[in-house]
Amino acid sequence: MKKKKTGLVSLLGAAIALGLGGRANASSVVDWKEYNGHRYELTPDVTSWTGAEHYARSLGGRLVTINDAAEESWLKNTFGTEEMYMGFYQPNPGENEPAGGWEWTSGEPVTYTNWHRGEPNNSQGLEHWTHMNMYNGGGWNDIPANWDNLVGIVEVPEPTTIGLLGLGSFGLLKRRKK
Ligand SMILES: [Ca+2]
Ligand SMILES: [Ca+2]
Repeated sequence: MKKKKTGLVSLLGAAIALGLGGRANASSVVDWKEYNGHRYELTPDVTSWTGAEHYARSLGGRLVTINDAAEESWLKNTFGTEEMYMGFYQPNPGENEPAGGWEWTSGEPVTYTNWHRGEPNNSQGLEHWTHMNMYNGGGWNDIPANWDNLVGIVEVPEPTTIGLLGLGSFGLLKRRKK
């Protein structure tokens, strides 16, 4: 009995550590954060922008779409102010460079931008993808395809898994009653 209790305590400790650790362990449900009915998490590792977008799609989402200043400040408060990929890109690079032709990979309309001073600059004509928090905490920056040193923020337009599980058991109960 006593042993079991200790086990539970260390399990709780591990869960808390996971929650606080953030990007250290991205495989756990604990890592999902919820905002406005959408869930968010970081890619488990640093990767390329394209790799991060592929990872987001494998979870049924996209790299984050930032619709307004409130969402951006929630992202900073939740995931920190390090540079991280987001889903803003130029699907037809070369059109209206540097500031034109930007879209969200989610297909949502562009309602807000927060470029860092002097950005987007389309450096060397190669920058058609983006990260937020330039120089840790600044605005957005356009980057080339060969970056592979950041994590990305995934946004899935669904409630958290816990919420879905809740809905699932509710459906089951309803069915049982029939
Ligand atoms: Ca560009
Ligand atoms: Ca740039």
